[in-house]
This record gives sequence, structure tokens and C-alpha cells, in this order.
Amino acid sequence: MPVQFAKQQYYEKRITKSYIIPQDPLFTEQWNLLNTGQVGSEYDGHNLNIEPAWLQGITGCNVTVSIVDDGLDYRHLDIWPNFAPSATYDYADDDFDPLFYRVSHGTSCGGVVGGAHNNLFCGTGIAYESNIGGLRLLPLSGEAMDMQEANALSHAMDIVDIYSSSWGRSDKGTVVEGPRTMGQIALKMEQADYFPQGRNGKGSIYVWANGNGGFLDTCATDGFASSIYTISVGAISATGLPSFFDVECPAKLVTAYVTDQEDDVDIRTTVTGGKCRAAFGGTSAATPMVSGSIALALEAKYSFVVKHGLLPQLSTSPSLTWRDVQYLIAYTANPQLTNGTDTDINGAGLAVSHQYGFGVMDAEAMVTRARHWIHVPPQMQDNVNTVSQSVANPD
Ligand SMILES: [Ca+2]
Ligand SMILES: [Ca+2]
Repeated sequence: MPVQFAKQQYYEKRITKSYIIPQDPLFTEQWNLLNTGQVGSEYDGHNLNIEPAWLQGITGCNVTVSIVDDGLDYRHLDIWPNFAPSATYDYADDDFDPLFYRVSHGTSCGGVVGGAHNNLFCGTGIAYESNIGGLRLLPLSGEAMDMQEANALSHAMDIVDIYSSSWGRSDKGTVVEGPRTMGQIALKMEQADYFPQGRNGKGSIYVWANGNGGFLDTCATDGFASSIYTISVGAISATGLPSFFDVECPAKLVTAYVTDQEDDVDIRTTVTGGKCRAAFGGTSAATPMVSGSIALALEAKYSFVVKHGLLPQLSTSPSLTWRDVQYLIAYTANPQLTNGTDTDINGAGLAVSHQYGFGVMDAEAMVTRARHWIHVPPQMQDNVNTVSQSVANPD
């Protein structure tokens, strides 16, 4: 055949499409996701180790996270692509529209979890292909009834995988409060000892802010953060030291990065009204970081089991249980990034402290370990009847 075409051949860079470095304008300032020294070169690497998880093709796909808060601007350019109406309701006003223009707390949490990736707007979320719902619970007064809390925390329990709550009782340390009667039933019902109702029997996942009361507060008086059914989240700064507002707490499971120094870069996320937020912080910001990281782990387990055609038997079923998730966090959180002094080794050989829980959330470690995770046994409960015996005092 005669030569019909001739051209000098040369190499050009090509990349796989499973991960694209976000071109969103605020991404370079999202040091909590990828710290290249934005908050001081000495802190390079103090981040949630998210990028290696993305590089594995894990983005929170098919996982639903609902933000229980003061509303969600679902029309926002960074929220709308992932908005999940079925995981959404306004329990404060009893309607289907969770958008309330005068506040941004919930919208900012939503952006941390599932802000749209690479749409050239704001930053990017951690689980940027997860489904994001908004369960509006808190009106401007900040007051909610027991029934409203219970309804929000059990909304669409077969659809919502993770309920992310960056709120709770007062941080003064003098208020002893927690979920009331119906709220307690809702938390327990979805994760019941033997027959959990949430997530089609795997148990709903509740992620909870530990609070910002600093040394004045303790989670011992906080029935939300210290519940066995919640994953209690604390805050750590880029220095590896606890944030000044962080609350020491024996129930704390894990910490995530926020800002607590004047010169630091605040957490970048979304604001109600279609804007981008340049200043978000507190354990309110740390909590959705953990929710987003858990969403990555849920997808990793599911996609690994389905891809390899493993039978959905107990040990290999594609869904992590609520207890699996707590164990996974304990075994994969990174205590090496913390600089506190209050650390002990527990009976399982894990470093744990009242300042950091089991350490800083490590998304890559969690995703990697989730793939091969064997389910832990269901929660056990044993009641022991004590026998009292009267003994006569000797004369
Ligand atoms: Ca409404
Ligand atoms: Ca974006």
C-alpha cells in the first residue's frame, strides 16, 4: 500500500479521568484537604490525607450525607449538582424547602462534605460525588423540640447513610443536656442492638461536633457528643495542637483540621446565597470533614466488594455497619500528627487521648482499610442481676 500520510510522532501527556486536580479557585487554599504549606511551610502535610483517596477513584459516589442544621442552599452552584431531595426536609417549618437565606451554617457544612468538584467555583468538597441532603432543624431562635430532633435524625433512614450534626446543647459546661426521650429512641432505633433500622439494617451513622467550649466545657455533660451512637469530632490546628476552643472529652473519637490562629487560612466552603465562604471554623467545620471522609470509606467498601463479585455474606457484605465505621476510625486515625501530651495506649494497643481521640482523620488509610474490612460483631448487651444479702451486724 502506498504511503498516504506522514507526520512526525511525539509524546503528549495524557491522564486517567478517575481524578482531576481541582481547578476550583479556592482549592489551593483548602489546606485541610491538601496542605502544601499554605499555613506555614513547617506544617506541610498536616491535612486529612484526602487526595490519595481521590487518586484511588473514590469520591463518595452513591453515598448520601444529610446535613442536620439551620438550612441548606440547595440552589448553590456547588451544592446543586449533588443535591438529594429525598434526604431533605425542613423540620423547623414543616415543609420541603430547607433554604433559609439569613443563615449559612448548614450550607457551609454541606460544601465541606459535597461541594462540587472542578466546576471552577468556590472550593471542592471531600466526597464531591456524594449525595447531599439538608434537614433543617434549627430556626433563628436555635430552639428545637424533641420530636423535631427525632424526626430529623430518623429522616429517610434507608436513604441517608450519614447524618452530620454540627450543633448541640450549650457549650458553657454548666448545662447537662442531650437527646430527649424521642431523640434517644431515634438514635437507638436506627442502630438497635440486634435489629438496626437505618441503612437497611446496617445502622445509621451519626457524626457529631464535640463543641467549642474550650476548657470550660466537658462532653461528660453533653448527651449528644458522648452517646455511644454518635461519632464525636474534635478540632486540631495545623500545628498539631488542639484548637483553643476544643473540648477535652473521653468520648471523642477523632479530630479534623480547622483554624484557630489569626494568621491561619480559614476553611473554605459555600455560603447561602450562592457565595463562597472564606472563613468557616470550629468543630462545626471539623464535623462535616469527618462525615465526608466516612462517605469515601463507605464507597470504597461497596465498590471493592461489588467489583470483585464477593458474595454478600456477613463478612463481605458491601455495606459497613455503624460499628464497623467506629472501629475503622479508631484503627486508621493518625496519632502521629498530634502534638499533645495527654496520650495513653489502650487495651487494643492504640494511642488515644481526651484531646484527639484516636488521632487525626486519615481518609486514605480509612478508604484502604475499608476495602478488606471484616465486619465486627453486633453490639452486645448483658444484664446482670445482682444478689443482695443482708448480713446482721455482729453485736
Ligand atoms: Ca422552609
Ligand atoms: Ca467547586
